[in-house]
Amino acid sequence: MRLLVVSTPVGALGSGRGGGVEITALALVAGLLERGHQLTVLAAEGSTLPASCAAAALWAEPGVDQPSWQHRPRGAAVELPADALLGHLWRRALLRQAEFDVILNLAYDWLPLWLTPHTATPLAHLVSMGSVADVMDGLIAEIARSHPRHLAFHTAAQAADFDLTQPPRLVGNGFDLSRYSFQAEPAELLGWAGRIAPEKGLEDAAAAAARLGLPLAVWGLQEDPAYARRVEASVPPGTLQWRGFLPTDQLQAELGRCAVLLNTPKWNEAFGNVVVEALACGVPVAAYARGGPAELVQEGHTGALAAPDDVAALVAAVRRARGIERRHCRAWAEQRCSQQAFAARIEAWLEAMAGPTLAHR
Ligand code: HBI
Repeated sequence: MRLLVVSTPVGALGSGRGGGVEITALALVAGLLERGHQLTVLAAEGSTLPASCAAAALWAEPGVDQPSWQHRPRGAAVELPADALLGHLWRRALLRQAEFDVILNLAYDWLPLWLTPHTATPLAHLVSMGSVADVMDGLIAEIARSHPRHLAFHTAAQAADFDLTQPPRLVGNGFDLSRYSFQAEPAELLGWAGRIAPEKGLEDAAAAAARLGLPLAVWGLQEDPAYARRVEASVPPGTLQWRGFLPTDQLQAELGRCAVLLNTPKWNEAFGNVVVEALACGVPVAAYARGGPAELVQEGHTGALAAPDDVAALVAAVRRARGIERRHCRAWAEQRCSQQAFAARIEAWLEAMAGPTLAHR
């Protein structure tokens, strides 16, 4: 297929501001290139692609980032800033659509979803979050009725947030596992990674680490400094080790030394990339049984699950996770989350969606 992948209008690829969707985009592009498809990536100016995606064309657009849906009230209206990057991206996509067999949208935004019935080239959407806004819920429900094959989700828990009339297409996620090294011997250290913001629940991981008397290394973008300070103040000094937002190569080297990764989502995490990144390094995961992570962590095999928001249960889950055979974690990631396995699922979805039109192009 000749595929146009349209990225998120929240931050350039490689900036870390796009959150999990950046990892998804790069694994998807690299994996589909390996399968012989022709890829063009349409993203914000300043975006960069790693060597694994070098064979893809990169189209860059200027403009002002969309406000992130994560930090808007549920009832918020759709906002388009002046000189919106979103407008630039979709003007270019519509203008050049005839050169492609499929357009794949990765943005969690109103405009691309609304365009689905109005493009000549089939337009597919990999939905990157659970329910965060009424206006998006409504539009996803509408497109799920008019164009059910055009939507895919990472996990069943995420898809369950939406009013769908048919069983959802689930594609999981994908990672370039060659960038993650298995580490057999852990240090006396716990880990937590993610955007440092309230919906990620760092305070619970900090409380659990304090009760276990183990330090907690924290990696991630400090999106909410006041929140970070509140968490720091909630545990004895020295409990938290703030490691910052690191590029994947450095993150995995440090993450791999942890005895257990704690994952404490307060929202319906659509997938939980950091869970797979830890497993890829051989680090078992103690997670709240909520959202995507609850589908990723295999109790007793790759980690342990705790009742959501129950710190005592999380402490018990960390203790169970420390007994896990670390090689099973890496093996599970290879079997389910490699970019090869992910790209095969994406290809199956897109060919099922566009198959008839692909045939006679
Ligand atoms: N907000 N408006 C908007 N558009 C996106 O594509 C978007 C977002 N917030 C977060 C986000 N994407 C990504 O971090 C997802 O991977 C969660």
